[in-house]
Amino acid sequence: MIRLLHTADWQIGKPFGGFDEERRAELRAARFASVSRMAALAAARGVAAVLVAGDAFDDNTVHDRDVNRVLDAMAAFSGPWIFLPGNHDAATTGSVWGRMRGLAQRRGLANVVVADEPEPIVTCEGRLAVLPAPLLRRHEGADLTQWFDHAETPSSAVRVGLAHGALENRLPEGADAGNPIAEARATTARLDYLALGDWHGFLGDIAPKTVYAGTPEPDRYPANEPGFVAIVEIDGPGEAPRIERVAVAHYIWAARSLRLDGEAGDVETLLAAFVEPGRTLLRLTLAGSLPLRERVRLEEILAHWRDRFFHLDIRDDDLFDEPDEDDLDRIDVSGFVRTAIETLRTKAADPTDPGREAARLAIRMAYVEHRRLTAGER
Ligand SMILES: [Mn+2]
Repeated sequence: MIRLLHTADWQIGKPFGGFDEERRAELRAARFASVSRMAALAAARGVAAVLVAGDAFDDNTVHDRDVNRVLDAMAAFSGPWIFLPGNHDAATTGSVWGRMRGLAQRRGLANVVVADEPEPIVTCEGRLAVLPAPLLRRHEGADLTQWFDHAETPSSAVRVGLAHGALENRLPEGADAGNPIAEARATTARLDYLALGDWHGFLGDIAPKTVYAGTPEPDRYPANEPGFVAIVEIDGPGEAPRIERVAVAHYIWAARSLRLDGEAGDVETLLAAFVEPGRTLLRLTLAGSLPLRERVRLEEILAHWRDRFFHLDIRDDDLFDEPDEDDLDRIDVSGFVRTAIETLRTKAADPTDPGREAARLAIRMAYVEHRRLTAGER
């Protein structure tokens, strides 16, 4: 029996440009930490080899310091790590792979294998034959796994394909169709397992003996299921693989949407339901309408949770203020100010009024300012 750890899409060096400096540094660091956890898992499970199915690096210009940090993070597993160049880290002239090899050599790490040639790699005392389909440039029109069909490997070795791209006709609508891989490749090439990368969610049964491991550490608000690796057991050549999905992610990226109808309390309920807000990144899309006092309450709720979540991304373009009588009564003014506010309210309620948005903003400002002033008086 041979046991493997299959992962992909580490995207080491991803800049996380949309975040502030502190969070950016933490998100970048999390990707090295995930490599450490995978190395510990590989050692604990006694795997024969780790397969990295492309895009270990986010870009070929990744700094040597980051390459060294990856090599540091790999330390707990001393068996072979087989790296496939993907589209982000294609094996072009001057790619990261020459430096990776050089640094591994310099550090005396003989277990780093860069699979940048389309030829079988026989390892683990001849028990494992890996057929890699390295990307030599970012986008490839041809199916680079075609040679697997006719590749000769020792009959005693388990036969495993390693590729990066889009499995034809199997990925959800809208997936990147670049770098095609025939959907029946595992069958036509008599593979015992086909380890794929590029799709960031775990897809365990996408085709016979074919798996996308997904990224071990999520890097965006998901439409799929990132945060896992595959531990694969194969009893011998021709035997069906046993595939286990193991969670390794630290950060939880979640997307939710909520429709509010006059009341902000549901937002508190939704946010309070997250078990570990400190390591959660939440994109929350709010729609509907709120009277001003509930809008103010919403801001108070968000201010509290903003400091408890790792990151809170609020989308409220479709959430509108709807001042009601009660709101206006709380702005206890009379005379011309009251008349002015009534005028603004009429404008704010009229979808055809070009000054609608400005009127809404003015009312909210008047409300908040009035609230602040009266609070100061007490
Ligand atoms: Mn990719």
